[in-house]
Amino acid sequence: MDVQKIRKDFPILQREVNGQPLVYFDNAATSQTPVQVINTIVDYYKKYNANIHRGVHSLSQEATDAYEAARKKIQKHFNAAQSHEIIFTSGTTHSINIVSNGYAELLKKGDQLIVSALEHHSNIVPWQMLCEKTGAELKVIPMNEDGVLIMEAFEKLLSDKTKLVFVNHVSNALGTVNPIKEIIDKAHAVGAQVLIDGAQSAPHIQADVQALDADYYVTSAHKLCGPTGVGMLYGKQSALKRLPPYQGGGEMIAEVTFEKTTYADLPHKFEAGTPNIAGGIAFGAALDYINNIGMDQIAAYEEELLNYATDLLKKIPGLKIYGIAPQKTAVVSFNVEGIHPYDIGSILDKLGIAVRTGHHCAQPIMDYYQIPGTVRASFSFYNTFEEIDSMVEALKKAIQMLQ
Ligand code: C6P
Repeated sequence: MDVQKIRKDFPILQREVNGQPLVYFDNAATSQTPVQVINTIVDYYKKYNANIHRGVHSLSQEATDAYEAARKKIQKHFNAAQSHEIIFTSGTTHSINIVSNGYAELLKKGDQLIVSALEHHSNIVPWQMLCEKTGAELKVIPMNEDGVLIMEAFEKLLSDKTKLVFVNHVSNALGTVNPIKEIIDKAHAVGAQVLIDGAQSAPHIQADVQALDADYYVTSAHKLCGPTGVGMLYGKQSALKRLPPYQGGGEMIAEVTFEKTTYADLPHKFEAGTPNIAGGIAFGAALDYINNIGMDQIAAYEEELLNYATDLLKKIPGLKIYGIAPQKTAVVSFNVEGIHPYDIGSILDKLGIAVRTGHHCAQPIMDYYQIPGTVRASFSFYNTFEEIDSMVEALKKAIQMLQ
């Protein structure tokens, strides 16, 4: 992998922040966008901006063809059996809400749902709202000090009352890779369905939804070098057919009269209104970009970055890394004794280094460790070992100033 050549594709990586070269280590929040994806968006607005699935005119047909071609790219990338099992959404949060909302009609009081202790709020709150509506109960797979799920406890939670299990493939706050195949198989053994939140795994680990046998898999394009405001919900055809539509409106109908409306087939049943057309097309372009580099190469290089950063950070006195699972993506979450993570983040920013500080929308994890938050550095395939050196040097300066 020629990282220096790859970096030239990302115009933003050439800029300075506070007079210093930008070191962008907030990739878990959103990844940067290569010029190939930016040009896809510009091309759409310059050359064939039109609404899709509606017009007989040429522009509309070009836009529809490009949008549907992107759906097929997403299908191929995640190995869905059929392209109508890919629903375009505004992102992971929207995708989860489509499923949780639909389950309101499928659950009854006493049914149980299982979530993990390692979830982002987007994969907790919609289900709590669902439980309030339906009287279903939410059970939690606990974690241990290393940031690993306790699978024996998961097995004990499973019963014929379990209707749905929802876990992330990778924890955004700690980088832990969860054993999702095992979770899916065990949940299926009691007849429950499983939703995998792939927001943090899709950029780093190739997911094959058929091999996993996931009922639902969701992710956002902006974590994958694509634009914000677009993502996807994969659902097995049988699962999506059971779910009622999420929103009513144009595009999701077969026929409307004032007496009765019938709904469109998949995927349109879940795609009411004019979507983010340029975003959908650019999502496809982002997958092309990533696949040109190769998911395996990306994963191997990012693992080297993770190991390099972990080894250097461990040498800093008073620094504690949270989340030391044997299988992790390139995320290091840490605190330095006696210093608030926000203060470290602010000084790093002054030195041109972008990290995220705070609870990372995963407050239950912070509660487990009894901390207000962490400093999180998350790496991508366009980052370098030299940038990690810069972060470590900057961190040492910050510690000197703050201690
Ligand atoms: N995590 C982070 O800095 P949206 O915002 O819908 O694209 O993604 C939500 C989401 C859901 N699940 C996981 C595991 C996530 O990491 C995220 C987004 C970002 O960690 C922003 S809070």
